[in-house]
Amino acid sequence: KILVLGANGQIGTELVRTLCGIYGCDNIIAGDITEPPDTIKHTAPFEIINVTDEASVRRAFSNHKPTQVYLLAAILSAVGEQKPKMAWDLNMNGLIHTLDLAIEFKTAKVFWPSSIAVFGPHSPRVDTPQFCVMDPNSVYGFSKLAGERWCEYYFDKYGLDVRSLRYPGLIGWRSSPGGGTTDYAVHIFHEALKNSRYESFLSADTELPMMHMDDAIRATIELMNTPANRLSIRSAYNLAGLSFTPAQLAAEIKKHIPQFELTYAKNDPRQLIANSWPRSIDDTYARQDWGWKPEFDLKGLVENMLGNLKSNR
Ligand code: VAH
Repeated sequence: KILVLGANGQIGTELVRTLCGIYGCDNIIAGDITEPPDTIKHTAPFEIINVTDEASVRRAFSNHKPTQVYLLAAILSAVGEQKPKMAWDLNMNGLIHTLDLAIEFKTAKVFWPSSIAVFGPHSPRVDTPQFCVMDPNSVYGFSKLAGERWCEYYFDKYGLDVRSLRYPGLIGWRSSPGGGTTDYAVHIFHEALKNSRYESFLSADTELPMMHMDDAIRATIELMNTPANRLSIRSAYNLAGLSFTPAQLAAEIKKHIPQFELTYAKNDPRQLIANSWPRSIDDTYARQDWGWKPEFDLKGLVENMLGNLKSNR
C-alpha cells in the first residue's frame, strides 16, 4: 500500500490522483484530518488520519504496512505566522511520528516536501544554491529547515530512504492552495476568468520561484523512482521551474483576457515573507542526479491554467 498523509491538500490531492494512475487506486490510502470537501473526489480509499496524534498514524501504519509514505500534511507560511505553535507542532511532530513509524514498520521509501521557504534574508537571492546561509524567519520556513535536518539524520543514522524537494510556489488547476504566500498565483487565474480583475497581496515587482503542479508532481515521481545510490542530497533538493512577478504574470494573462486588471493591496503580511525568499533557484543537483528539467514556461503555464479552468468550470 502507498499512504498519502495530507491527501486533501493542494499537493496531496494531485499526488493521490497520480499515484492511483501508476499503482492502481486499491493500492493507495488517502489520509487527512477531515473528510475530503465536496470539491475533492478522491478515487483512492480515504480515512481520517491525524499526523499530530502518534496513535492515529500508528494505526495507519499497522493496518496498511505501507511500502511508501508521502507526508504532505503541513501548515503553510501565511497561516503559520497566525498559528506559530500549531504550525511547529504539526510540521515537526507530524514528520517525526512518520519517520519513527517508517523505521518500525520498515517502509521502503518516504517522501516529505520542503520548500524555498528554508532560505532567508541572508541567503543569496538569485540562483540560490543548494548550500548557503539559511536564516528563514517564518515558522513554516524554519520548521521545513529543521525537517530537512531530521530527514538527513534518519537517513544517515538509521538508513531510512527518505527523500525531499524544496518546492517553489506551486500552481495547479485541479486543487486549491492552502494558506501560503504564493497562493496569489493560483487565485489570480480563477479571478481573471470570473471577474477579469484581481487584487494581488504581493507587490508588482515581487519575483518568486514558481512551478506548474504537473512539473512538481513529475519531479516527485522522478525523484522517488531514482535508484538510491544516485542521490547525493538527503536533506532536500533545490528544484526550479520558472520565476516571475505578479506584473509579469498579469501581462501574460492579458494576452488571453485583454481587459484583465491587476491591482495591488498594501501592507499585506505575506509581503514580508516573500521579501525574505529567493527570486530564483539553482537546481544543479536535481539536474545532475536524475536529469531534472521543467516543462512549463510562463506562456505554457498561463495557457494550461486558463484552458483547463475554462473547460473544468
Ligand atoms: C507557501 N506555497 O507559500 C507554499 C510554499 C514556496 C511557497 O512553501 O507557503
